Amino acid sequence: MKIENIILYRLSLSLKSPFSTKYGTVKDREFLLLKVKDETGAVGWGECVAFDAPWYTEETVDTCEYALKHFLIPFLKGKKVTHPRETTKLFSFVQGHSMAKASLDLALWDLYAKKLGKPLGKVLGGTASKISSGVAIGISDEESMIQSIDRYVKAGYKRFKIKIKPGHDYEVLKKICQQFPDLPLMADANASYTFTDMSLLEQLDTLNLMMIEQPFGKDEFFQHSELQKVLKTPICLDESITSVEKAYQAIQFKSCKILVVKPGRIGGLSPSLQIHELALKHHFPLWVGGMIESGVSRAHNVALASLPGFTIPGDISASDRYWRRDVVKKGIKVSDGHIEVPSESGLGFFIDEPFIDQIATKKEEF
Ligand code: OSB
Ligand code: MG
Repeated sequence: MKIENIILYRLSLSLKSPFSTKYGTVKDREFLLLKVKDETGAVGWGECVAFDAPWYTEETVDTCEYALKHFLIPFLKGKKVTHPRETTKLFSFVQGHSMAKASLDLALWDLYAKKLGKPLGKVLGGTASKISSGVAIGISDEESMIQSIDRYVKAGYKRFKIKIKPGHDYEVLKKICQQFPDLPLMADANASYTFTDMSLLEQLDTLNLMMIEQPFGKDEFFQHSELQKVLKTPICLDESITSVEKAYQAIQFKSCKILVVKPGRIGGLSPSLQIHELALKHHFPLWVGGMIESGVSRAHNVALASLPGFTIPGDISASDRYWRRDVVKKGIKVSDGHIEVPSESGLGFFIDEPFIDQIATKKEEF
């Protein structure tokens, strides 16, 4: 594939209702979309999932746009790419900027699958025809959280992730457990605890949660392994898993028992496939994490989640979890707690280009 043309869109979607974590509240979701075209006119789409401020990762929409416009896009334009697996090596002349790199990696995978005339899931090695869908519940008052859970239970969701932070943890989770005794429930701490919170974490251990996601800071592999020795609840790492190397570190240090893979955050599907291979080898279960993303990134996530190592329902909810109207036509649907893995070529969801053109605040062609 010779990359002849790249279009960068910048756009924003308003969430149906704000989503809060210990970092703050997201009301409007700004993001980038990349449309990559080769010499035959075939196109691939990728999304850049960085946020407008550096609360969750160092990268932001602005830093990604900068890295893409000044380094990654000019480098890729005119290049011949034989296989999208090459992106990690190809983009290694830029340090970091994994989310910017991911957006092009994702577009190249879509393009490659479309050229083969095969669904992206199959091209990645996926075997499932449908995936189980999970949902994340933001921090809010107890009453509203219970109401949302109730709504998503009725919609059939298969896993419920509750955001927690100090002062908003054990009591809320206990109430949820009492209200919904058989719920597949987990908690995401978003790195908000330290080793001095041991007694609280041991209290959470009595709730029989599926897992506790990222209790400590992203670099605390040692502290997580000490904690995992004490807890019977599996620890699952999210923020810590920024690359294949970090996933290997988490496995070898026994810092957790489960790994989250977020293609849009770690450099794309190419490193995600390497983590998948590693996890299969070491018998570590995986799930695909969410970034409050549009249907483009969601479609890549669905394809990845169809691989055999993804044995736990991830954060892949329906488009209507967050959006009134998604940038993919018809949106991504959850039915009876499942999302069908498309059988059409590439992403398998149709991009709503007129809608993107209508709402884009920026469209630049390279
Ligand atoms: O920590 O998993 C996280 C959203 C934004 C940034 C980080 C996280 C999240 C979520 C929501 O938990 C996942 C989703 O529904 O997309
Ligand atoms: Mg998380």
